[in-house]
Amino acid sequence: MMATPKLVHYHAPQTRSFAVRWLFEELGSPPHELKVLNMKKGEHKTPEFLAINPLGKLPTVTHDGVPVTEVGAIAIHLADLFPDAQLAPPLGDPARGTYLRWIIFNHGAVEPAVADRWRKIESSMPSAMSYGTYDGMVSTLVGALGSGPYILGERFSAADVVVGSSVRWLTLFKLLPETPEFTSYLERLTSRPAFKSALAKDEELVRALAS
Ligand SMILES: N[C@@H](CCC(=O)N[C@@H](CS)C(=O)NCC(=O)O)C(=O)O
Repeated sequence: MMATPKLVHYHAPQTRSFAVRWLFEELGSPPHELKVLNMKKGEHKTPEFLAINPLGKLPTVTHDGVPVTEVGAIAIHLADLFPDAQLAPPLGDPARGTYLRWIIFNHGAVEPAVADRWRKIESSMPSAMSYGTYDGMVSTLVGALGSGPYILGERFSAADVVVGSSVRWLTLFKLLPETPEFTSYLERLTSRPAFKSALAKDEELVRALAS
């Protein structure tokens, strides 16, 4: 039997780290330590934290002291670690290809396309860009989410936490258009009890850090 993993989640509210907080809720809150870093005080750039994640970025998770960074990698790792929650298709299941595809698409296409758009950089060489064009990325994502209700159809998975978290932030910041597909997908995700619980905890944290 596997020993209980010692998990530490280095977190700051209202960042990409929210996805990991939400995922822990979806997993049924398995034992883990939450270490909140106050970014305004630069606690994510201390030598101690940079030794764990040299980029000084959140989220970061350690599993028995081994760092895992990048929202997608953390989500894949945690969903596999707690298979009873059934948030990841197992190895060999064809749905695992779809699941991995959209988690990686979030990092390899959505994030860079949006970063370029935000900085007003036009994709002058779509064939050499990981995302092609911004419009192509958006229509591909709409296609992935449009049939729903979730990325894997009827089955909610950790891919929805990763992609849904991005779609939520990016539509809020107007970096993704508010298409009917994104809107109804977000309505489904944000009405989930685990999402609401994670959001309430993060809002409480924002208040605590402000006081
Ligand atoms: N590729 C990383 C990006 C993480 C990231 O950029 N996090 C931001 C917060 S949303 C951060 O920690 N920024 C602080 C900094 O870089 O100083 C991931 O997916 O986890």
